[in-house]
Amino acid sequence: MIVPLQDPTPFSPFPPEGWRAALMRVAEAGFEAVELAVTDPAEIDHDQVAEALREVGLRLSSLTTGQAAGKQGLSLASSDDELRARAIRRIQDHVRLARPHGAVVIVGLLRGADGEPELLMESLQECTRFDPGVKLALEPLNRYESRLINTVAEALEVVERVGADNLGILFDTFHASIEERDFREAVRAAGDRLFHVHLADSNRWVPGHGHLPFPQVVGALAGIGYRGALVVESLLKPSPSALFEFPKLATQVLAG
Ligand code: LER
Ligand code: MN
Repeated sequence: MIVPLQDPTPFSPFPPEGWRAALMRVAEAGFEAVELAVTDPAEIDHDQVAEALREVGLRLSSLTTGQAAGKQGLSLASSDDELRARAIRRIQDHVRLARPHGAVVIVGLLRGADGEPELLMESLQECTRFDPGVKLALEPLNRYESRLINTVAEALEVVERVGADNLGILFDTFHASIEERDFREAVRAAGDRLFHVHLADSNRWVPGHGHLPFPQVVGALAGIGYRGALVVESLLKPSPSALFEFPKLATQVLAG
């Protein structure tokens, strides 16, 4: 589940100002880990975040970074040097926040909806070099959100060209349902480069309320020995309560 710390997101029922109480509710619902949506890590108290997570017993699986694209126009593929440099520094700030938790830093919309693939490559090289001990997960996004990297195969090409061990892939079932030929094929292709997973159904509703074959996806994840987190990144549909009920139904929805 996702908790925003600074700006609201359509993927979370929580307002940013209530983030501490939100963590408690996430833990009470039965989730083991949480993804934090952080626009600018330099503006938050890292120790306070660590302490709040400890208090409720949640692991920090991941940081999502895309709000800095939507709100501030930052982009790792921008031909505007200033915006690109700020996007790189922003990822580095996320890496600092992620490090003590072993959390994955997501490169989703911060790569830009459009832009220069070569510049993106250079930016990723710089981001991965900053701290090789922190994993960055490049997320294939569907064609309506970005022109850059829509499939696992395209993401793998970038990962290979960047050539850093700490760059891998985020597999989001919603984007995959639009762009991939076959879930199993895509997961197998990602293999040990799969660093993170987002779950949402075909309509981007809570898993189990659309028509994606989750047992097929989970079978493929087991097949490659995936040990990372499964984070629900869905709209609050059919209702916010469906999101809170997910941990209780997870086995049924995911294993079939
Ligand atoms: C981010 O993880 C994502 O999946 C994007 O579609 C958010 O808009
Ligand atoms: Mn996603």
